Amino acid sequence: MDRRHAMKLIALGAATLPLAPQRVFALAGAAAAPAAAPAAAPPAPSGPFTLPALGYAFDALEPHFDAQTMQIHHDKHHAAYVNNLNKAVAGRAEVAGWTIEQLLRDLGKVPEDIRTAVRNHGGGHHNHSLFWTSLKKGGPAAPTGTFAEALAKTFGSVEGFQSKFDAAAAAVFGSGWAWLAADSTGALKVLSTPNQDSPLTQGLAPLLGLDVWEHAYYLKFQNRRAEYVTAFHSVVDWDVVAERHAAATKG
Ligand code: MN3
Repeated sequence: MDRRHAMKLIALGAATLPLAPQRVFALAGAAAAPAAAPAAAPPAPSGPFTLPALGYAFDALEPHFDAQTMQIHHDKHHAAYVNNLNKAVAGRAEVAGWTIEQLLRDLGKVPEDIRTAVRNHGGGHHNHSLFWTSLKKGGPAAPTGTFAEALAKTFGSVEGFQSKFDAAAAAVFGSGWAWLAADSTGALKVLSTPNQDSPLTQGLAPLLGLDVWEHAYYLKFQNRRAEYVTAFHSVVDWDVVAERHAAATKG
């Protein structure tokens, strides 16, 4: 081995050493997370809110959504919202025992000094919890039953809904979400919200949301948000969306 080659190997070794423990941790997390109970999820400070388990493997939605993004998005981003929400409400009797839905629906009644934190981190917790449970590879390609009728009545067709939803996702400037939501009569609406704002705060029931923060798609799609939105339509679990609509309509 010549000297130049040897120096190159030393440099490579030095560069990869600090990464090694992280890789081991990431692989261990990937193997453990799908079967883990919420209590075994990534360490969280004590508090009323916990990071829900993803419920499926990080690679379950491949090739549409990549495993690395799913892992970082769930284990790091969502976990941070939960941790920061717990910090915001710690020791606050005014909101003790409130569910995440109550906090977002009655945001105006949350003490002013923690309202922005609850809006951002509580919204982040609830939005992501909805997001993971809206996704399934190989689910129904389109809605069926009474929900399909409601969708067709409002948007003309599934394609009509998709084009309106995609336009909402494309139009989000900066970070935010595109939504299909229902009012208390069950009437459907496509909207977008900035940051982590929840449709609950507008008196709407969120049925299906798409995270269009760059952290949700940049590793795989870089700046190609439209491709990410198209991939999303391949992994929507329409049965779950229909169940949410039925629950919203009942009140
Ligand atoms: Mn996100």
